[in-house]
Amino acid sequence: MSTHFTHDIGAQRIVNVGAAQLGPINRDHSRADVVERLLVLLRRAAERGVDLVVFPELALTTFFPRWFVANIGESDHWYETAMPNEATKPLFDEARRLGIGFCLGYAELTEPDDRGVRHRYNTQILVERDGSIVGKYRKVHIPGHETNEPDRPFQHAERYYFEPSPEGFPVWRAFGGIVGMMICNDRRWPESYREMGLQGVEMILCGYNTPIHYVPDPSQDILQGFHNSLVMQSGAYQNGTWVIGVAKGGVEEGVDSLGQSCIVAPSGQIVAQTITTGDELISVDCDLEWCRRYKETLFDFDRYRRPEVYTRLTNQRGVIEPPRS
Ligand code: CDT
Repeated sequence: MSTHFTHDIGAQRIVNVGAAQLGPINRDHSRADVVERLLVLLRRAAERGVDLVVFPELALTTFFPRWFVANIGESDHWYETAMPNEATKPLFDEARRLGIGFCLGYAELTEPDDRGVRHRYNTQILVERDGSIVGKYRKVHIPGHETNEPDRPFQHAERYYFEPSPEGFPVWRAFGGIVGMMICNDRRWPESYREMGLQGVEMILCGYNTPIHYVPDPSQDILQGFHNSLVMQSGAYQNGTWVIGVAKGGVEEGVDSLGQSCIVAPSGQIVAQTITTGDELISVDCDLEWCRRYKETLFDFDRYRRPEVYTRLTNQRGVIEPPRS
């Protein structure tokens, strides 16, 4: 089902967006197997008149940071060294043929830089309807841990496998609007949304892999769905932007992960949400003009923000409590 939402104030700028949730990808599934699944969702989206399909974080492989390998070079096979490549070319070709854009998350291993260093990033690209890559975003907030923690039921060693991006949160003019990206843990940080909000973002695309069991504090397990919608709804509302959150859900290699992919309007309302934890497409006609209702009223940044008193936001990382007298 495709849903059309409008704010009803005259001119509209509609982008039909599909959130293409994936179910589990096991470690022995090939890139070709996965790309076949992406193609099924892409074609389903095209039948519904979707302009832009959003796939999850690390959409080409299993969530490999759940395993630790002592020699990181042994993990190179999880990373893409070029995009498109042989495995993903059918996706780019079919998207171009259908005239549909997409957003895809994957692990990236770069070419050597001028110091000969190859970098590992958790990356997401934005591909326009002509098959050209218009934007590349690399994850800024890397969660989890750096070293092996053998007492855990599963690892979340993203901080071992990925460098945090130094590039921040750019936005791009694409799909008739201003589009930004973020990846999974980024959605929990208000700074991610505000950095893009200050560039006029109208649609933020976010893929995620969120295990239900949070090892450092299991009391949060039951709240995973609540926190997921809490952060994306507030980020959308406070910046007057659409937010598209897309999961890789279900039980993957024994680890249960959140589904609940959703499309959030600039009002903060969830206008579509998946009902399974498997491969599932939801889509909405998103009116980018709706953003103006919030950007030009309550969240008229230029009129109401007070950056001169927000100095800690960029000068300080951790908490500094007041001295005890
Ligand atoms: N992939 C990712 O960033 N997942 C984190 C899990 C919590 S930290 C172990 C998330 O924020 O959903």
